[in-house]
Amino acid sequence: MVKLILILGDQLSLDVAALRAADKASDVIVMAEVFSEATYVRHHPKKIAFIFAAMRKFAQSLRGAGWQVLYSQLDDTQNGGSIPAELLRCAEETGAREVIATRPGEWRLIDALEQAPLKVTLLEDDRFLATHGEFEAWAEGRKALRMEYFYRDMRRKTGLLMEGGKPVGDKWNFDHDNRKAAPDQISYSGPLSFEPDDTTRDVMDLVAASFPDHFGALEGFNFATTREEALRAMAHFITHALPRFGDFQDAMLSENKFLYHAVLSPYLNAGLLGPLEICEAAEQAYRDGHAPINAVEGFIRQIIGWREYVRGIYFLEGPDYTGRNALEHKRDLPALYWGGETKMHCMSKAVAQTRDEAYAHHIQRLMITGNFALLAGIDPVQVHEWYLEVYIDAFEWVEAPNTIGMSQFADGGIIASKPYVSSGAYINRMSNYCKSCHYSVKDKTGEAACPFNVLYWDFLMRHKERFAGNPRMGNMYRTWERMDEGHRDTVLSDASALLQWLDAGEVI
Ligand code: FAD
Ligand code: DLZ
Ligand code: SF4
Repeated sequence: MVKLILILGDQLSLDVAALRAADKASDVIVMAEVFSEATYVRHHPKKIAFIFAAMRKFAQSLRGAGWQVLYSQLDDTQNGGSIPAELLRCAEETGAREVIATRPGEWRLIDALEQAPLKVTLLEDDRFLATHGEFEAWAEGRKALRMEYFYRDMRRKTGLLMEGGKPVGDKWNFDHDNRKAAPDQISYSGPLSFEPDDTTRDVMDLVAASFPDHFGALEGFNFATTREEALRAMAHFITHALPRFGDFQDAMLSENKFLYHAVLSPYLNAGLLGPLEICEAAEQAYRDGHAPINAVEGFIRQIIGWREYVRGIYFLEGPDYTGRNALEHKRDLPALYWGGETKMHCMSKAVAQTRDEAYAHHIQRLMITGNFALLAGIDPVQVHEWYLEVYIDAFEWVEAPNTIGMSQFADGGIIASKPYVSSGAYINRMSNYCKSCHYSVKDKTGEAACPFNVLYWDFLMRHKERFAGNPRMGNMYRTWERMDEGHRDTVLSDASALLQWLDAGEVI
Protein backbone atom coordinates (compact mmCIF):
# COMPACT_ATOMS: atom_id res chain seq x y z
CA MET A 1 0.00 0.00 0.00
CA VAL A 2 1.33 3.42 -0.98
CA LYS A 3 2.28 5.72 1.90
CA LEU A 4 2.72 9.49 1.82
CA ILE A 5 6.02 10.77 3.19
CA LEU A 6 5.72 14.36 4.39
CA ILE A 7 8.79 16.60 4.17
CA LEU A 8 8.31 20.06 5.69
CA GLY A 9 10.18 23.22 4.75
CA ASP A 10 12.61 22.82 7.65
CA GLN A 11 13.20 19.11 7.10
CA LEU A 12 15.35 19.35 3.99
CA SER A 13 17.83 16.63 4.96
CA LEU A 14 18.41 13.34 3.17
CA ASP A 15 18.74 11.60 6.52
CA VAL A 16 15.47 12.97 7.97
CA ALA A 17 13.57 10.18 9.76
CA ALA A 18 10.51 10.03 7.46
CA LEU A 19 12.70 9.62 4.41
CA ARG A 20 14.74 6.88 6.06
CA ALA A 21 11.48 5.03 6.78
CA ALA A 22 10.26 5.35 3.18
CA ASP A 23 10.28 2.85 0.35
CA LYS A 24 11.43 4.45 -2.89
CA ALA A 25 9.62 1.85 -4.96
CA SER A 26 6.15 2.41 -3.53
CA ASP A 27 5.96 5.57 -1.41
CA VAL A 28 5.28 9.14 -2.51
CA ILE A 29 6.96 12.20 -1.04
CA VAL A 30 4.70 15.20 -0.34
CA MET A 31 6.12 18.71 -0.19
CA ALA A 32 3.82 21.73 -0.17
CA GLU A 33 4.22 25.50 -0.21
CA VAL A 34 1.13 26.65 1.71
CA PHE A 35 -0.39 29.94 2.79
CA SER A 36 -1.05 28.79 6.33
CA GLU A 37 2.67 28.20 7.05
CA ALA A 38 3.69 31.50 5.49
CA THR A 39 1.06 33.57 7.29
CA TYR A 40 0.26 32.09 10.75
CA VAL A 41 2.74 34.76 11.61
CA ARG A 42 3.62 37.09 8.75
CA HIS A 43 7.11 35.79 8.03
CA HIS A 44 9.79 38.02 6.58
CA PRO A 45 9.75 37.80 2.74
CA LYS A 46 13.39 36.64 2.69
CA LYS A 47 12.50 33.80 5.04
CA ILE A 48 9.62 32.62 2.85
CA ALA A 49 11.77 32.92 -0.26
CA PHE A 50 14.57 30.95 1.41
CA ILE A 51 12.23 28.13 2.49
CA PHE A 52 10.38 27.88 -0.83
CA ALA A 53 13.54 28.03 -2.96
CA ALA A 54 15.30 25.45 -0.79
CA MET A 55 12.17 23.24 -0.86
CA ARG A 56 11.96 23.36 -4.67
CA LYS A 57 15.62 22.47 -5.07
CA PHE A 58 15.42 19.69 -2.49
CA ALA A 59 12.39 18.23 -4.29
CA GLN A 60 14.34 18.36 -7.53
CA SER A 61 17.27 16.51 -5.98
CA LEU A 62 14.91 13.85 -4.58
CA ARG A 63 13.39 13.32 -8.02
CA GLY A 64 16.90 13.06 -9.43
CA ALA A 65 17.60 10.33 -6.90
CA GLY A 66 14.58 8.36 -8.10
CA TRP A 67 11.90 9.41 -5.61
CA GLN A 68 8.36 10.10 -6.65
CA VAL A 69 7.55 13.61 -5.38
CA LEU A 70 4.22 15.43 -5.30
CA TYR A 71 5.20 19.08 -4.97
CA SER A 72 2.62 21.85 -4.57
CA GLN A 73 3.60 25.38 -5.46
CA LEU A 74 1.86 28.18 -3.59
CA ASP A 75 0.10 29.37 -6.76
CA ASP A 76 -1.08 25.94 -7.95
CA THR A 77 -4.82 26.30 -8.44
CA GLN A 78 -5.68 23.15 -6.50
CA ASN A 79 -3.41 24.05 -3.53
CA GLY A 80 -5.46 23.45 -0.35
CA GLY A 81 -3.62 26.14 1.63
CA SER A 82 -2.46 24.07 4.61
CA ILE A 83 -0.32 21.01 5.25
CA PRO A 84 -3.24 18.77 6.35
CA ALA A 85 -5.32 19.90 3.34
CA GLU A 86 -2.46 19.09 0.99
CA LEU A 87 -1.98 15.68 2.57
CA LEU A 88 -5.67 14.92 2.10
CA ARG A 89 -5.56 16.01 -1.51
CA CYS A 90 -2.47 13.88 -2.20
CA ALA A 91 -4.10 10.92 -0.41
CA GLU A 92 -7.10 11.17 -2.74
CA GLU A 93 -4.84 11.47 -5.76
CA THR A 94 -2.71 8.42 -4.88
CA GLY A 95 -5.12 6.26 -2.90
CA ALA A 96 -2.77 6.45 0.10
CA ARG A 97 -4.29 6.07 3.58
CA GLU A 98 -1.21 6.51 5.69
CA VAL A 99 1.25 9.36 6.23
CA ILE A 100 4.73 9.11 7.69
CA ALA A 101 6.09 12.42 8.95
CA THR A 102 9.03 13.59 11.02
CA ARG A 103 7.75 15.33 14.12
CA PRO A 104 7.47 19.08 13.34
CA GLY A 105 9.35 21.64 15.43
CA GLU A 106 6.23 23.42 16.58
CA TRP A 107 3.32 22.26 18.76
CA ARG A 108 0.81 24.00 16.46
CA LEU A 109 1.76 21.80 13.51
CA ILE A 110 2.14 18.63 15.57
CA ASP A 111 -1.42 19.19 16.74
CA ALA A 112 -2.67 19.86 13.20
CA LEU A 113 -1.12 16.61 11.96
CA GLU A 114 -2.49 14.64 14.87
CA GLN A 115 -5.98 16.03 14.14
CA ALA A 116 -5.79 15.29 10.40
CA PRO A 117 -8.40 12.76 9.19
CA LEU A 118 -5.68 10.35 8.05
CA LYS A 119 -3.46 7.86 9.83
CA VAL A 120 -0.35 9.94 10.56
CA THR A 121 2.73 8.41 12.16
CA LEU A 122 5.11 10.98 13.63
CA LEU A 123 8.73 9.83 13.89
CA GLU A 124 11.15 11.50 16.27
CA ASP A 125 13.30 14.12 14.57
CA ASP A 126 16.73 12.65 15.23
CA ARG A 127 18.77 15.32 13.47
CA PHE A 128 19.71 16.53 16.95
CA LEU A 129 22.28 15.23 19.38
CA ALA A 130 19.95 14.74 22.34
CA THR A 131 16.66 12.87 22.08
CA HIS A 132 13.62 14.10 24.03
CA GLY A 133 14.07 11.10 26.32
CA GLU A 134 17.69 12.00 27.03
CA PHE A 135 16.80 15.60 27.78
CA GLU A 136 13.97 14.57 30.09
CA ALA A 137 16.29 12.18 31.91
CA TRP A 138 18.87 14.95 32.30
CA ALA A 139 16.24 17.41 33.58
CA GLU A 140 14.60 14.93 35.97
CA GLY A 141 15.02 15.89 39.61
CA ARG A 142 17.25 18.93 38.97
CA LYS A 143 16.48 22.11 40.87
CA ALA A 144 17.80 24.28 38.07
CA LEU A 145 18.20 23.38 34.40
CA ARG A 146 21.45 25.19 33.68
CA MET A 147 22.73 24.91 30.14
CA GLU A 148 26.37 24.56 31.22
CA TYR A 149 25.88 21.10 32.79
CA PHE A 150 23.82 19.85 29.87
CA TYR A 151 26.54 21.11 27.54
CA ARG A 152 29.24 19.14 29.36
CA ASP A 153 27.18 15.98 28.87
CA MET A 154 26.94 16.76 25.15
CA ARG A 155 30.73 17.17 25.00
CA ARG A 156 31.14 13.78 26.66
CA LYS A 157 28.52 12.23 24.39
CA THR A 158 30.00 13.55 21.13
CA GLY A 159 33.67 13.49 22.17
CA LEU A 160 34.02 16.99 20.69
CA LEU A 161 37.04 18.84 22.15
CA MET A 162 37.69 15.98 24.56
CA GLU A 163 41.01 14.30 25.32
CA GLY A 164 41.29 11.27 27.58
CA GLY A 165 37.86 11.96 29.07
CA LYS A 166 38.80 15.57 29.90
CA PRO A 167 37.97 18.83 28.11
CA VAL A 168 40.72 20.13 25.83
CA GLY A 169 42.64 22.91 27.58
CA ASP A 170 41.42 21.57 30.96
CA LYS A 171 38.46 23.93 30.92
CA TRP A 172 34.91 23.32 29.71
CA ASN A 173 34.20 26.96 28.93
CA PHE A 174 36.41 29.76 27.61
CA ASP A 175 33.71 32.43 27.65
CA HIS A 176 35.82 34.63 29.84
CA ASP A 177 38.02 35.36 26.77
CA ASN A 178 35.02 36.04 24.52
CA ARG A 179 33.84 39.44 25.67
CA LYS A 180 36.11 41.84 23.86
CA ALA A 181 34.67 45.22 22.97
CA ALA A 182 34.05 46.08 19.34
CA PRO A 183 37.24 46.57 17.32
CA ASP A 184 37.62 49.63 15.08
CA GLN A 185 38.02 47.46 12.02
CA ILE A 186 36.72 44.04 10.99
CA SER A 187 39.01 42.02 8.73
CA TYR A 188 36.19 39.76 7.49
CA SER A 189 33.96 40.70 4.58
CA GLY A 190 30.95 38.72 5.84
CA PRO A 191 29.20 35.48 4.99
CA LEU A 192 29.37 33.95 1.53
CA SER A 193 26.63 35.31 -0.65
CA PHE A 194 24.81 33.50 -3.47
CA GLU A 195 23.38 35.06 -6.61
CA PRO A 196 19.73 33.92 -7.07
CA ASP A 197 19.33 31.42 -9.92
CA ASP A 198 16.17 31.02 -12.05
CA THR A 199 14.37 28.93 -9.40
CA THR A 200 15.12 31.43 -6.66
CA ARG A 201 14.09 34.33 -8.89
CA ASP A 202 10.77 32.63 -9.66
CA VAL A 203 10.19 32.16 -5.95
CA MET A 204 11.10 35.78 -5.25
CA ASP A 205 8.52 36.96 -7.80
CA LEU A 206 5.90 34.71 -6.19
CA VAL A 207 6.73 35.96 -2.69
CA ALA A 208 6.70 39.60 -3.78
CA ALA A 209 3.26 39.15 -5.35
CA SER A 210 1.77 37.00 -2.57
CA PHE A 211 2.98 38.70 0.62
CA PRO A 212 3.33 42.40 -0.26
CA ASP A 213 2.49 43.59 3.26
CA HIS A 214 4.93 41.43 5.22
CA PHE A 215 7.63 43.39 7.05
CA GLY A 216 11.08 43.10 5.45
CA ALA A 217 13.04 43.60 2.26
CA LEU A 218 13.11 40.87 -0.35
CA GLU A 219 15.68 42.53 -2.60
CA GLY A 220 19.26 41.56 -2.00
CA PHE A 221 18.33 37.94 -1.27
CA ASN A 222 21.65 36.11 -1.23
CA PHE A 223 21.25 33.05 1.01
CA ALA A 224 22.35 29.54 0.11
CA THR A 225 19.39 27.40 -0.94
CA THR A 226 21.01 23.98 -1.47
CA ARG A 227 23.12 21.75 0.72
CA GLU A 228 26.08 22.17 -1.62
CA GLU A 229 25.91 25.97 -1.25
CA ALA A 230 25.40 25.72 2.50
CA LEU A 231 28.54 23.56 2.76
CA ARG A 232 30.45 26.28 0.91
CA ALA A 233 29.06 28.91 3.30
CA MET A 234 30.21 26.76 6.22
CA ALA A 235 33.73 26.31 4.80
CA HIS A 236 33.96 30.06 4.18
CA PHE A 237 33.05 30.80 7.79
CA ILE A 238 35.51 28.24 9.21
CA THR A 239 38.35 29.57 7.08
CA HIS A 240 37.76 33.29 7.34
CA ALA A 241 35.75 34.10 10.47
CA LEU A 242 35.97 31.33 13.06
CA PRO A 243 39.45 32.30 14.29
CA ARG A 244 38.10 35.64 15.56
CA PHE A 245 34.54 34.48 16.36
CA GLY A 246 35.26 34.11 20.07
CA ASP A 247 37.01 37.41 20.67
CA PHE A 248 34.22 39.55 19.25
CA GLN A 249 31.22 37.31 19.85
CA ASP A 250 29.46 39.92 21.99
CA ALA A 251 30.54 43.03 20.06
CA MET A 252 28.30 45.23 17.90
CA LEU A 253 29.15 47.82 15.26
CA SER A 254 26.94 50.37 13.50
CA GLU A 255 28.63 49.72 10.15
CA ASN A 256 28.96 45.95 10.29
CA LYS A 257 25.99 43.60 10.44
CA PHE A 258 27.75 40.27 10.80
CA LEU A 259 31.12 40.80 12.51
CA TYR A 260 32.60 37.27 12.79
CA HIS A 261 29.28 35.44 13.17
CA ALA A 262 28.55 32.33 11.14
CA VAL A 263 25.10 33.08 9.68
CA LEU A 264 24.69 29.32 9.45
CA SER A 265 21.52 29.07 11.57
CA PRO A 266 19.11 29.18 8.58
CA TYR A 267 20.91 26.26 6.94
CA LEU A 268 21.16 24.30 10.15
CA ASN A 269 17.53 24.85 11.12
CA ALA A 270 16.17 24.08 7.64
CA GLY A 271 18.19 20.88 7.48
CA LEU A 272 20.72 21.78 4.80
CA LEU A 273 23.53 21.28 7.33
CA GLY A 274 23.79 19.03 10.37
CA PRO A 275 25.02 20.12 13.81
CA LEU A 276 27.74 17.50 14.09
CA GLU A 277 29.37 18.19 10.73
CA ILE A 278 29.65 21.90 11.54
CA CYS A 279 31.18 21.19 14.95
CA GLU A 280 33.58 18.63 13.53
CA ALA A 281 34.76 21.14 10.94
CA ALA A 282 35.27 23.71 13.70
CA GLU A 283 37.17 21.22 15.86
CA GLN A 284 39.38 20.32 12.91
CA ALA A 285 40.24 24.02 12.52
CA TYR A 286 41.42 23.98 16.15
CA ARG A 287 43.41 20.74 15.74
CA ASP A 288 45.06 22.19 12.61
CA GLY A 289 46.10 25.28 14.54
CA HIS A 290 43.88 27.48 12.37
CA ALA A 291 41.54 28.72 15.13
CA PRO A 292 42.16 29.20 18.88
CA ILE A 293 40.39 27.25 21.60
CA ASN A 294 38.29 30.18 22.87
CA ALA A 295 36.75 30.60 19.39
CA VAL A 296 36.20 26.94 18.70
CA GLU A 297 34.90 26.01 22.15
CA GLY A 298 32.59 29.06 22.16
CA PHE A 299 31.24 28.20 18.72
CA ILE A 300 30.72 24.50 19.47
CA ARG A 301 28.99 25.41 22.77
CA GLN A 302 26.39 27.46 20.86
CA ILE A 303 25.49 24.46 18.75
CA ILE A 304 25.77 21.37 20.96
CA GLY A 305 24.99 23.36 24.10
CA TRP A 306 22.52 26.22 23.59
CA ARG A 307 20.80 24.95 20.47
CA GLU A 308 20.17 21.48 21.86
CA TYR A 309 19.30 22.80 25.32
CA VAL A 310 16.64 25.27 24.11
CA ARG A 311 15.05 22.55 22.01
CA GLY A 312 14.94 20.31 25.06
CA ILE A 313 13.23 23.05 27.07
CA TYR A 314 10.66 23.78 24.35
CA PHE A 315 9.48 20.18 24.20
CA LEU A 316 9.82 19.58 27.95
CA GLU A 317 7.71 22.60 28.87
CA GLY A 318 4.86 21.91 26.45
CA PRO A 319 2.51 23.95 24.26
CA ASP A 320 1.65 26.56 26.90
CA TYR A 321 5.28 27.77 27.07
CA THR A 322 4.82 30.48 24.41
CA GLY A 323 2.01 32.08 26.41
CA ARG A 324 3.95 32.50 29.65
CA ASN A 325 4.24 35.94 31.19
CA ALA A 326 5.84 35.58 34.63
CA LEU A 327 6.54 39.32 34.92
CA GLU A 328 3.01 40.23 33.82
CA HIS A 329 4.19 42.59 31.12
CA LYS A 330 1.31 44.04 29.10
CA ARG A 331 2.55 46.92 26.95
CA ASP A 332 1.97 46.64 23.18
CA LEU A 333 4.99 46.23 20.94
CA PRO A 334 5.80 49.77 19.77
CA ALA A 335 5.85 50.78 16.12
CA LEU A 336 9.61 51.22 16.22
CA TYR A 337 9.93 47.39 16.01
CA TRP A 338 8.32 47.65 12.58
CA GLY A 339 10.69 50.32 11.38
CA GLY A 340 8.86 53.26 12.97
CA GLU A 341 11.02 56.24 13.73
CA THR A 342 13.19 56.18 16.85
CA LYS A 343 15.96 58.40 18.17
CA MET A 344 17.69 55.41 19.79
CA HIS A 345 20.50 54.64 17.37
CA CYS A 346 21.08 51.09 18.62
CA MET A 347 17.40 50.15 18.19
CA SER A 348 17.15 51.87 14.85
CA LYS A 349 20.22 49.99 13.54
CA ALA A 350 19.15 46.59 14.88
CA VAL A 351 15.64 46.91 13.44
CA ALA A 352 16.86 48.26 10.08
CA GLN A 353 19.26 45.38 9.65
CA THR A 354 16.52 42.94 10.63
CA ARG A 355 14.24 44.46 7.98
CA ASP A 356 16.97 44.35 5.33
CA GLU A 357 18.66 41.04 6.08
CA ALA A 358 16.17 38.98 8.16
CA TYR A 359 19.23 38.60 10.38
CA ALA A 360 20.69 40.13 13.50
CA HIS A 361 23.33 38.45 15.61
CA HIS A 362 22.79 37.14 19.09
CA ILE A 363 23.80 40.18 21.11
CA GLN A 364 21.69 42.48 18.97
CA ARG A 365 18.68 40.19 19.57
CA LEU A 366 19.39 39.77 23.27
CA MET A 367 20.86 43.06 24.44
CA ILE A 368 19.28 45.59 22.06
CA THR A 369 15.79 44.62 20.88
CA GLY A 370 15.22 42.02 23.62
CA ASN A 371 16.66 44.19 26.38
CA PHE A 372 14.52 47.17 25.39
CA ALA A 373 11.31 45.07 25.24
CA LEU A 374 12.02 43.64 28.69
CA LEU A 375 12.89 47.00 30.25
CA ALA A 376 9.81 48.62 28.72
CA GLY A 377 7.53 45.82 29.95
CA ILE A 378 6.27 44.66 26.57
CA ASP A 379 3.88 41.71 26.35
CA PRO A 380 6.19 38.71 25.79
CA VAL A 381 3.73 37.01 23.43
CA GLN A 382 3.98 39.97 21.08
CA VAL A 383 7.75 39.96 21.44
CA HIS A 384 7.83 36.22 20.69
CA GLU A 385 5.69 36.67 17.56
CA TRP A 386 7.95 39.46 16.38
CA TYR A 387 11.08 37.30 16.63
CA LEU A 388 9.29 34.39 14.94
CA GLU A 389 8.30 36.64 12.05
CA VAL A 390 11.37 38.66 11.34
CA TYR A 391 14.34 36.25 11.42
CA ILE A 392 15.21 33.83 8.67
CA ASP A 393 16.32 31.19 11.19
CA ALA A 394 13.17 31.42 13.35
CA PHE A 395 11.29 28.19 14.02
CA GLU A 396 9.34 27.99 17.22
CA TRP A 397 11.35 25.21 18.93
CA VAL A 398 14.43 27.45 18.91
CA GLU A 399 12.93 30.95 18.80
CA ALA A 400 10.44 30.62 21.67
CA PRO A 401 12.82 29.48 24.42
CA ASN A 402 15.30 32.14 23.36
CA THR A 403 12.63 34.85 23.46
CA ILE A 404 10.20 33.78 26.17
CA GLY A 405 12.91 32.27 28.36
CA MET A 406 16.33 33.74 27.77
CA SER A 407 15.37 37.20 26.61
CA GLN A 408 12.08 38.09 28.33
CA PHE A 409 12.31 36.04 31.56
CA ALA A 410 8.64 35.24 30.91
CA ASP A 411 9.14 31.61 31.96
CA GLY A 412 10.04 32.81 35.45
CA GLY A 413 13.70 31.76 35.25
CA ILE A 414 13.78 28.26 33.74
CA ILE A 415 16.41 29.27 31.19
CA ALA A 416 17.97 32.41 32.65
CA SER A 417 19.11 32.62 36.27
CA LYS A 418 18.61 36.39 36.09
CA PRO A 419 17.03 38.69 33.52
CA TYR A 420 19.25 39.87 30.67
CA VAL A 421 18.84 43.59 31.27
CA SER A 422 21.39 46.34 31.02
CA SER A 423 21.64 50.09 31.03
CA GLY A 424 23.27 51.99 28.17
CA ALA A 425 26.71 51.46 29.74
CA TYR A 426 26.86 47.83 28.58
CA ILE A 427 25.77 48.78 25.05
CA ASN A 428 28.35 51.55 24.98
CA ARG A 429 31.09 49.18 26.13
CA MET A 430 30.27 46.51 23.53
CA SER A 431 29.45 48.70 20.52
CA ASN A 432 30.02 52.03 18.83
CA TYR A 433 26.28 52.77 18.61
CA CYS A 434 26.26 55.44 21.28
CA LYS A 435 28.74 57.64 19.42
CA SER A 436 26.10 58.35 16.76
CA CYS A 437 23.05 58.57 19.00
CA HIS A 438 20.67 61.43 19.69
CA TYR A 439 20.80 60.44 23.38
CA SER A 440 23.75 60.67 25.71
CA VAL A 441 24.75 57.38 27.27
CA LYS A 442 26.52 59.22 30.06
CA ASP A 443 23.39 61.11 31.12
CA LYS A 444 21.41 59.33 33.81
CA THR A 445 18.39 61.66 33.87
CA GLY A 446 16.93 64.47 31.78
CA GLU A 447 15.71 64.72 28.20
CA ALA A 448 19.05 63.70 26.71
CA ALA A 449 19.51 60.65 28.94
CA CYS A 450 19.78 57.28 27.22
CA PRO A 451 16.38 55.55 27.60
CA PHE A 452 18.11 52.30 28.61
CA ASN A 453 19.58 54.15 31.63
CA VAL A 454 16.28 55.21 33.17
CA LEU A 455 14.27 52.17 32.10
CA TYR A 456 16.88 49.88 33.65
CA TRP A 457 16.26 51.22 37.15
CA ASP A 458 12.53 51.40 36.57
CA PHE A 459 12.53 47.69 35.65
CA LEU A 460 14.53 46.76 38.75
CA MET A 461 12.19 48.76 40.98
CA ARG A 462 9.03 47.37 39.35
CA HIS A 463 10.27 43.85 40.03
CA LYS A 464 12.11 44.47 43.28
CA GLU A 465 10.18 41.84 45.19
CA ARG A 466 11.12 39.14 42.73
CA PHE A 467 14.76 40.05 42.09
CA ALA A 468 16.20 41.83 45.15
CA GLY A 469 16.92 38.48 46.82
CA ASN A 470 18.63 37.05 43.70
CA PRO A 471 22.31 36.65 44.68
CA ARG A 472 23.39 37.74 41.20
CA MET A 473 21.40 40.98 41.41
CA GLY A 474 21.79 42.11 45.00
CA ASN A 475 24.64 44.49 44.19
CA MET A 476 22.44 46.40 41.72
CA TYR A 477 19.82 46.97 44.39
CA ARG A 478 22.55 48.06 46.81
CA THR A 479 23.84 50.55 44.20
CA TRP A 480 20.31 51.97 43.93
CA GLU A 481 20.03 52.31 47.70
CA ARG A 482 23.27 54.27 47.79
CA MET A 483 21.96 56.85 45.31
CA ASP A 484 20.67 60.19 46.48
CA GLU A 485 16.91 60.06 47.02
CA GLY A 486 16.20 63.07 44.82
CA HIS A 487 18.15 61.47 41.97
CA ARG A 488 16.22 58.22 42.40
CA ASP A 489 12.90 60.09 42.18
CA THR A 490 14.01 61.85 39.01
CA VAL A 491 15.10 58.57 37.41
CA LEU A 492 11.72 56.99 38.09
CA SER A 493 9.70 59.99 36.95
CA ASP A 494 11.80 60.24 33.76
CA ALA A 495 11.17 56.55 33.12
CA SER A 496 7.47 56.99 33.68
CA ALA A 497 7.34 59.93 31.24
CA LEU A 498 9.27 57.93 28.64
CA LEU A 499 6.86 55.00 28.90
CA GLN A 500 3.90 57.33 28.60
CA TRP A 501 5.37 58.82 25.42
CA LEU A 502 5.91 55.31 24.11
CA ASP A 503 2.27 54.42 24.83
CA ALA A 504 1.11 57.61 23.16
CA GLY A 505 3.02 56.63 20.01
CA GLU A 506 5.51 59.49 20.33
CA VAL A 507 8.96 59.06 18.87
CA ILE A 508 11.50 58.22 21.56
P1 FAD B 1 26.59 32.42 15.60
O1 FAD B 1 26.70 33.48 16.63
O2 FAD B 1 27.65 32.37 14.57
O3 FAD B 1 26.48 31.02 16.37
C1 FAD B 1 26.69 29.77 15.72
C2 FAD B 1 25.48 28.89 15.80
O4 FAD B 1 25.15 28.58 17.14
C3 FAD B 1 24.20 29.48 15.22
O5 FAD B 1 24.16 29.29 13.83
C4 FAD B 1 23.11 28.75 15.95
O6 FAD B 1 22.75 27.57 15.27
C5 FAD B 1 23.76 28.38 17.28
N1 FAD B 1 23.28 29.25 18.35
C6 FAD B 1 23.91 30.31 18.88
N2 FAD B 1 23.22 30.80 19.94
C7 FAD B 1 22.11 30.04 20.03
C8 FAD B 1 21.00 30.06 20.90
N3 FAD B 1 20.89 30.94 21.89
N4 FAD B 1 20.01 29.16 20.69
C9 FAD B 1 20.10 28.25 19.69
N5 FAD B 1 21.15 28.19 18.85
C10 FAD B 1 22.13 29.06 19.03
N6 FAD B 1 18.45 31.19 16.93
C11 FAD B 1 17.84 30.51 15.95
O7 FAD B 1 18.45 29.65 15.34
N7 FAD B 1 16.54 30.76 15.64
C12 FAD B 1 15.82 31.72 16.28
O8 FAD B 1 14.65 31.92 15.98
C13 FAD B 1 16.44 32.45 17.31
N8 FAD B 1 15.75 33.42 17.99
C14 FAD B 1 16.38 34.12 18.98
C15 FAD B 1 15.65 35.08 19.68
C16 FAD B 1 16.25 35.79 20.70
C17 FAD B 1 15.45 36.79 21.48
C18 FAD B 1 17.59 35.55 21.02
C19 FAD B 1 18.26 36.30 22.12
C20 FAD B 1 18.33 34.60 20.33
C21 FAD B 1 17.74 33.87 19.31
N9 FAD B 1 18.44 32.88 18.59
C22 FAD B 1 17.80 32.16 17.61
C23 FAD B 1 19.82 32.51 18.96
C24 FAD B 1 20.91 33.26 18.18
O9 FAD B 1 20.71 34.63 18.26
C25 FAD B 1 21.01 32.80 16.73
O10 FAD B 1 21.13 31.39 16.68
C26 FAD B 1 22.19 33.38 16.02
O11 FAD B 1 22.14 34.78 16.07
C27 FAD B 1 22.24 32.89 14.60
O12 FAD B 1 23.23 33.57 13.87
P2 FAD B 1 24.63 32.92 13.51
O13 FAD B 1 24.43 31.67 12.71
O14 FAD B 1 25.44 33.98 12.89
O15 FAD B 1 25.15 32.52 14.94
C1 DLZ C 1 8.46 28.48 7.75
C2 DLZ C 1 7.74 27.76 6.67
C3 DLZ C 1 7.10 28.48 5.66
C4 DLZ C 1 7.19 29.96 5.57
N1 DLZ C 1 6.39 27.86 4.70
C5 DLZ C 1 6.33 26.51 4.68
C6 DLZ C 1 5.57 25.83 3.69
O1 DLZ C 1 4.92 26.42 2.85
N2 DLZ C 1 5.58 24.48 3.71
C7 DLZ C 1 6.25 23.77 4.65
O2 DLZ C 1 6.23 22.54 4.60
N3 DLZ C 1 6.93 24.40 5.62
C8 DLZ C 1 7.00 25.74 5.67
N4 DLZ C 1 7.65 26.38 6.66
C9 DLZ C 1 8.25 25.58 7.75
C10 DLZ C 1 7.19 25.15 8.79
O3 DLZ C 1 6.50 26.32 9.25
C11 DLZ C 1 7.87 24.39 9.93
O4 DLZ C 1 8.03 23.07 9.49
C12 DLZ C 1 7.09 24.40 11.21
O5 DLZ C 1 7.00 25.68 11.73
C13 DLZ C 1 7.73 23.49 12.25
O6 DLZ C 1 9.04 23.87 12.55
FE1 SF4 D 1 21.30 53.02 22.50
FE2 SF4 D 1 21.37 54.63 24.64
FE3 SF4 D 1 23.58 54.20 23.24
FE4 SF4 D 1 21.60 55.63 22.20
S1 SF4 D 1 22.84 56.16 23.97
S2 SF4 D 1 22.77 54.04 21.17
S3 SF4 D 1 19.81 54.60 23.04
S4 SF4 D 1 22.44 52.68 24.38
